Amino acid sequence: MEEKRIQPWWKNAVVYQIYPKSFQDSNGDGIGDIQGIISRLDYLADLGIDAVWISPMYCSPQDDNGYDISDYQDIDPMFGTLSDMEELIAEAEKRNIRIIMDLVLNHTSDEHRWFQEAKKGKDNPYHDYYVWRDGVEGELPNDMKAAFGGPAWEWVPELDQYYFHQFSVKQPDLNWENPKVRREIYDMILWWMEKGVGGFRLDVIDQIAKEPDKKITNNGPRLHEFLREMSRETFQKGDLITVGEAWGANTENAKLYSNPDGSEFSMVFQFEHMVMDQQQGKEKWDLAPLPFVKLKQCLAKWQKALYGTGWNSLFLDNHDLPRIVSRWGDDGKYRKESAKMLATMLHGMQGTPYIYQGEELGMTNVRFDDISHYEDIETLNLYRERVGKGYRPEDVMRSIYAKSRDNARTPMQWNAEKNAGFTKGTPWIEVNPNYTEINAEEERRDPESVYSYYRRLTRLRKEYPVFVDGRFDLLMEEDEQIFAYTRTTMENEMLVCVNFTGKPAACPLLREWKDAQVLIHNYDGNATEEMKPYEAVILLRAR
Ligand code: TEU
Ligand code: CA
Repeated sequence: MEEKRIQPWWKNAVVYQIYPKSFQDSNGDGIGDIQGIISRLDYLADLGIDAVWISPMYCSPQDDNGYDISDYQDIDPMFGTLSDMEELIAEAEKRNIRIIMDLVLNHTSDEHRWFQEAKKGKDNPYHDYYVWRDGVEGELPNDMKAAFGGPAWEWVPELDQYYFHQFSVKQPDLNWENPKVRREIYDMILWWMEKGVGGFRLDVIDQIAKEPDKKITNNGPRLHEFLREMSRETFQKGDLITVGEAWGANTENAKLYSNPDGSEFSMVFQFEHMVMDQQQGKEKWDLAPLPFVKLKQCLAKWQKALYGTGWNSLFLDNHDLPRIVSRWGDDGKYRKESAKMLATMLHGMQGTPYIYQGEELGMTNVRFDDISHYEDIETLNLYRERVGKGYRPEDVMRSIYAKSRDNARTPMQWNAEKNAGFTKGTPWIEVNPNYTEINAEEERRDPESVYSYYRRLTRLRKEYPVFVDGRFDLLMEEDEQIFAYTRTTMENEMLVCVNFTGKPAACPLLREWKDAQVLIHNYDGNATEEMKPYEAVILLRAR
């Protein structure tokens, strides 16, 4: 007899990402907070969510919206208190929802006590918590650049030394070579585990083992040694979901990150499919059309490579990416159809799906007419840098409309009332004016809405094991409009078939599948071989 394999719980989980600043304000200061999240837990339970990843809420000067932490073991007053956090964990648990904390371990804020000490002198016990180098003949140690513009080195005159920062000047890199740093971090993680958190998302984790002297940022030689040590000392002592953010992941090292033996993380969160619509070798702001056939090849490659050997995170949106319906769908005439199509394409694959707040409503990008309405440090630095270099402001704005992180950071659209029901005060960033049409209240009433469609998708995954186990095979590889694949188990075969374009598309495949059971479909009536704009369907049959 075939033995049923016991799967870790997170293999059929759906994760929802909250960007706390923009989710729900409870006290009218215009900033989302923990009590706001608690008040929306029933909404998340209704959507069918198993775990919520919340972007950082620790104490922070907010230079990079919380990704610059000044105290890992306390909550920023702007979001609430530690006891609010404990209440959130308990309230979520009542609804079978686990809370995933965002751990930023590559760097701290320059206002963290460790860095304040580190700056005091070369013999201070905290000095070696960070990465310091002397200048070279009065110049920077080398020409490395920071992700948010400018050099990766900052001079501290009192010490006559430079510290290394891969992100903003206010985000000094931690020195993972120092065992004391690693011990402090592990103790902090254990402290959060004691509080009952359900997992961790690890920010830019592929960058912790940097070696600036060799200009190595990600995938440093000691990376996996550090990760295995951290996992052994912390995560493996609980039943957690852990997800490593790794822009530098490839299918080979992903098998290490997400090794089924649990030696590192549950899964890897990688971006190869999210950087295809930019000019080769340039920055994300240098726009290019999406090479559709390549996108299919890329996703298929990851599906194949990690089958039985690792685990994928499935996502199209997060707080650093533009809204997917505006990016690869159509946020005008076919907004609903294309949002559902993208969800179908994604949720049919093997891995753990992530829904980013508002994605389930088909929320769109925003276009503020002036740069002064933007808040994101990366966007503001880019504007200054490019306009300074002589780019035309309207061209820079075009890049910002397409790719700014603020597209994802406008407030969650709850209802058609003032400020979309996000706050009774003045929101820290403006609400997208389309909230009168696109909002949760409206969509929950409407069985044909994007929300209702997501709600069905999250349930399908629980009902049909083929979503978790099925082997992936790409079909119609060269087709310029259709994205089609099967998922196959011993018993069943499932077909996921979508038209990625706003034009009708021929799909003979659907004739062969005409007697199969329809699991979900974004149009009324049968799916025929003549697919409608952005049509999407999932079919199931016995083998
Ligand atoms: O992002 C990692 C990262 O590399 C991004 O900064 C990326 O380069 C950029 O967003 C592309 O537009 C993580 C967090 O998700 C991000 O919000 C933080 O700003 C960053 O780390 C630093 O902690
Ligand atoms: Ca608030």
